[in-house]
Amino acid sequence: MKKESNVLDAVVVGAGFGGLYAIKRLTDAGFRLQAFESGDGVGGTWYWNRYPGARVDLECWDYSYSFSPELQDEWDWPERYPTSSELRKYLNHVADHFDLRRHIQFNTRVESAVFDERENLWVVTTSDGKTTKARFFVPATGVLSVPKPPEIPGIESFRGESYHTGRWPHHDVDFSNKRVGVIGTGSSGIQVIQALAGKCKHLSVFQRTAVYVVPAKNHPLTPEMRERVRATYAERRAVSRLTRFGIAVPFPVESALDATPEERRKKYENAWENSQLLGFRMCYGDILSNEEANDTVAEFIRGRIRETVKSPEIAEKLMPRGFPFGTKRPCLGDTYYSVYNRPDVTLVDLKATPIERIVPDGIVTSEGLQQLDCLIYATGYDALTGALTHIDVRGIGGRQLADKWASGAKTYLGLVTSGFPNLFTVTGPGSPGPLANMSMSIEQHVDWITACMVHMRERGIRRIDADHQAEEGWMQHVQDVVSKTLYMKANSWYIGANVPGKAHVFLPYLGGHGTYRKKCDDIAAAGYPGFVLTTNGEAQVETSSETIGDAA
Ligand code: N01
Repeated sequence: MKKESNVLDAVVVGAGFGGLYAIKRLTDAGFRLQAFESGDGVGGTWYWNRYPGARVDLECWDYSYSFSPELQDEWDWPERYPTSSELRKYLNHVADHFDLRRHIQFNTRVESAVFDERENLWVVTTSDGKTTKARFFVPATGVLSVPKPPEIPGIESFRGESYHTGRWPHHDVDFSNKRVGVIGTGSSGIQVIQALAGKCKHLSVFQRTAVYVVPAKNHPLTPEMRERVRATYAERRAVSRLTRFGIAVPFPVESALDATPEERRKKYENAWENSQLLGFRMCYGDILSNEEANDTVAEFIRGRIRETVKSPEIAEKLMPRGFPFGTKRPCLGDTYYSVYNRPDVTLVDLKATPIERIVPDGIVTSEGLQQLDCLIYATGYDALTGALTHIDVRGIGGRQLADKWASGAKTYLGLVTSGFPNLFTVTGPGSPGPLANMSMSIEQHVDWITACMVHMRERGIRRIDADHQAEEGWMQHVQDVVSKTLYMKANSWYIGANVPGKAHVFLPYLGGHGTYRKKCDDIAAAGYPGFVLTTNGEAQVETSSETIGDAA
């Protein structure tokens, strides 16, 4: 690709797992780029999520980069599930080790990105008032990076301290002697609740939907444990690349309904005792696709809640009902249910007593005022699309991405959205992203994007877009796959149900990481059917719908 002095090859957005790896791979491939990061350091999700108890829910040997055996060998994870600060340490080490910081401009937000159709380049405007021109726009902005505050009247009137888990301050917050309220019981809320129970004067949990929480069984890693993992890293990663969830455990084929109740009980007890996030989903092949099979897990977990929580009335309120297990992301927690046995923890069931408003002294529910000194919003994110639709991205004809995606995000393969050429979405909607091991999903996408850019450079191709029909075909395939599962039975952030006014469309691709990887590789090997590649204004490759059908 010809290099003009003031036109870079790429602008990368974000310095989390995705952004750092994009910088590494693209610069290794000889591309000139500039990365922008709104925070003042690297870490992405782990830069912003510093709330008490924040840690990843995948084991460290899966949730880490696989591209560098040297990095794998030299890094010592202290615990099975690293904390947010340990993950920041790791990502800072990665940035230093591979000398990535010099490509990143921190404290700089990308405000707009406009495609110049004549020149086939992106004009990116940042919060410092500058513009940067680049052939490719690569937002690695994360799937859960735009916090969603709750739509409760009176939020601004609260006199005490208030924090969103996804925008936690960098200083320590002193909770001792404070009456703390937590709104939200997703993964963030479950972690913060366990961390604060017993560490503040009183904790009130405002629960709208009870979730399934399975034991984390976190533990420190001994040098022997780390050595065992190191010895099998290569094999583990190779297997992970082929599996459904991007971890080294193949997905089972047996049905839960073919097992006897006793066999199931044994399997579920084992999953409970030796759990990891995916443990129950990996017990049988139909947990996520057959409601009767799913009920066997749901009822097992409800039984554990009954056994753990002393008050039957509170236990009943904590029992998840009305959506199948696994269709909202299950949460991890060793002490979650037992915190409700404490006299200084109160569960407020918002289904029975909804929040009416927030007032200077606390929260008013239909039962009256709960006085609070501190409020924590663990109310989630404008997931999957929010980070991109919050940037003023304009493609062909000046069309805004937010406008194109208003009725549901569309992409081809989760990588390119038609009408927005030379824009690659790292773990974008339509890819497995959050439904598989995120770090592996990121590596697979960035590797594919880099190879595609190299392919274009070698052939003098100046523009890549998604063919409209191919995109429609891919998104139909995404919907066809989810329709064979139970996922549509939950109001989750996977379908945008948590954001008022957002289109309800299931966005992640459920076909599995390994299957998806193969589809992406096959499409690249076949010369990118489904994409429109243009050299000097002429469309060079356009695929037939037959090929697109095969691709899906
Ligand atoms: O957000 P969520 P999260 N009034 O959307 C409630 C990843 N993650 O930040 O279910 C009252 O899951 C809402 O209630 P409901 C992980 O992928 C990973 O916890 O809509 N309540 C829900 O309970 C996860 O899935 C890790 O009825 C309101 C909660 O807020 C994703 O991030 C750690 C409300 C939001 O739950 C998001 O998790 C943390 C209102 N107005 C996060 N609005 C780990 O790796 C919302 N809620 C461990």
